[in-house]
Amino acid sequence: MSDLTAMNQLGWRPFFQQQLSLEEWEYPAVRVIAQYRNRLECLGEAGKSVLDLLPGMPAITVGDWLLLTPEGAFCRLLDRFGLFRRKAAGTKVAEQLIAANVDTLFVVTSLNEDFNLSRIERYLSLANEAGAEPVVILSKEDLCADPESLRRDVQKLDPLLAVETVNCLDVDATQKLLPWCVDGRTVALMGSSGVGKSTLVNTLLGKPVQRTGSIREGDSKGRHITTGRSLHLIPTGGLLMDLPGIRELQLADCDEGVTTTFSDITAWSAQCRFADCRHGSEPGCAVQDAISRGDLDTRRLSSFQKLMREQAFNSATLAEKRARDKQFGKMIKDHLSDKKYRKR
Ligand SMILES: Nc1nc2c(ncn2[C@@H]2O[C@H](COP(=O)(O)OP(=O)(O)OP(=O)(O)O)[C@@H](O)[C@H]2O)c(=O)[nH]1
Ligand SMILES: [Mg+2]
Ligand SMILES: [Zn+2]
Repeated sequence: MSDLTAMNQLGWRPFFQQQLSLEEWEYPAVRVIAQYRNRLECLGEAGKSVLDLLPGMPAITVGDWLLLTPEGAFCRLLDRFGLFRRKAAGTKVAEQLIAANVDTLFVVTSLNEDFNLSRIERYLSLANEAGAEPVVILSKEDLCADPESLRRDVQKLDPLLAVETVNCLDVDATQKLLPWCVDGRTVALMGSSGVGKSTLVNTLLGKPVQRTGSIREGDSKGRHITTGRSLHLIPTGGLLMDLPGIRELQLADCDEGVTTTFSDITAWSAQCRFADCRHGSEPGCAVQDAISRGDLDTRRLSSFQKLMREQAFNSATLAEKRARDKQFGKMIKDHLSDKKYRKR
């Protein structure tokens, strides 16, 4: 790895370097910058390359670092310092990898019809679980009569949370986001369709690389213009990851993320008289006391309880499926080795 500066700009850091054996120091490492059905687009010291997804390869997603053999074939997937995943939308029982090795999550919500505090808490939980710093971006400030009052509502969720209002089409207005977009740091943009994620990517990039779309008349909903995931180097040295609009973000295996997001509620819970208090009508409930004092609103408590239940339920369903898959895999393996044995 001779050109370390170029690699650092792609997000390479000691965390990945430390995973290499001495021999592997000579192997090329590449970052996955786009994902298609059967192949990955990668970027490394030698420029862009395309890698076919073959059976037997682990689940890989945009943002991952891969080690290649000296011949340029897949060698192995490097450990991630963070991973965004969710339960696949709908009734399908499957886990979906969204993005890997993300430093900062821009949670993009528009200041018109899309604005919803409980949805923001959902994204914050995902970011906190993956160890990424969340930044709430309230877009379309030019279309909102009073952006500041909505900004204050979001700030009330957490006094330390970064919350910015922007017009994604305005270069000057987006400059305030640059501090997060430097030095090989990876920023992913997540949110509903039509909120302006790709528009923001284009403005920060200084050129229109991502297609953007108009929103539907009538319900202000987006049309799901972006369908793939992609990572872009921006002139200030950071990396922006554009993601498709999310219709339904179902959390799974997100206990810690939800607990961190609602640290106020978890702190009060610890003071309830009963250890298994459900914060309903139990006597000595410190959470209900906080509600009576006006320190907590009922919306936030229901949001917390809903996310906790949802992630627990989805984690259990996914764990069951993993166990079934494992059993099935073992059955096939036993069957095959049985056949081999009989052949001999
Ligand atoms: N007035 C105004 N329009 C915006 C702003 N941000 C985005 N738009 C417009 O909103 C529409 C949708 O923007 P996109 O960037 O395609 O939205 P997206 O979040 O990438 O949507 P998906 O790719 O479908 O997830 C486009 O017509 C943009 O021009 C903004 O801050 N102000
Ligand atoms: Mg888009
Ligand atoms: Zn309680």
